[in-house]
Amino acid sequence: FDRRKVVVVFVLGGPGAGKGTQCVKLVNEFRFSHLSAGDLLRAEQNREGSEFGELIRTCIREGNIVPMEITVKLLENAMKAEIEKNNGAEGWTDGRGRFLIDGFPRKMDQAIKFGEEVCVASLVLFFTTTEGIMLHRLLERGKTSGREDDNVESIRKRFNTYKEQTMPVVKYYAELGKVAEIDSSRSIDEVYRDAAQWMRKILN
Ligand code: UP5
Ligand code: MG
Repeated sequence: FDRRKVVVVFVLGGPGAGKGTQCVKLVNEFRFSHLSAGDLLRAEQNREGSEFGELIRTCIREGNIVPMEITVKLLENAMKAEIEKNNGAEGWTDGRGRFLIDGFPRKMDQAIKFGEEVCVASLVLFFTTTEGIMLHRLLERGKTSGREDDNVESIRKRFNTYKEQTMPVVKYYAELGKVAEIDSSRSIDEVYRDAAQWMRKILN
């Protein structure tokens, strides 16, 4: 697809910060497609015949980052499919796409590769809260989510990876003036109000 016609907003924040929850609300109001890197990886892990299934499962359980080639490819394919699906649909201009990319890039190499090979992001929505709150939310969710990484041991590893590998990515975009930091300790609606305001800003 034509990278000049595509708008990308990255959505970052620690495990359980509320990225997915806010993205679902945002795409209700704004005409964006929500692509969660974690969801795409989980789908690929479960796809019959996938050569990466075992590798993805191990990385996710250990809180490690899956090799970037896999994730960037999955995202690129999902973007292509969305653009094709929306072509000609009401309100969409042909060849254009607007994407909320949730939980990506979480390591510097992914950020660089995606910028070079796919496109450059306009904004990073960055949700922050304490580890205590994130842990509590994830353990609550873990009662029903079926996610193999919603247990104390995996959560601790995810926190470490987030601090060591993802925070440098946030810092990199902050230096470019692209980060909108939002306190996600508050209620879902309060957090949403701020997130929606940032979206309006970039759409103007
Ligand atoms: N909740 C949400 N907001 C709330 C609020 N304001 N008040 C009260 N409760 C709130 O929310 C988590 C829970 O909290 C939910 O129950 C929600 O109702 C509640 P959610 O919106 O799901 O949080 P989110 O930030 O999306 O948490 P998630 O667990 O999805 O974050 P992760 O970043 O850990 O998971 P992700 O799926 O992105 O990645 C999983 C793994 O995939 C990674 O650890 C990694 O191994 C791998 N991965 C890669 O290797 N590469 C990638 O590029 C991406 C992922
Ligand atoms: Mg999520």
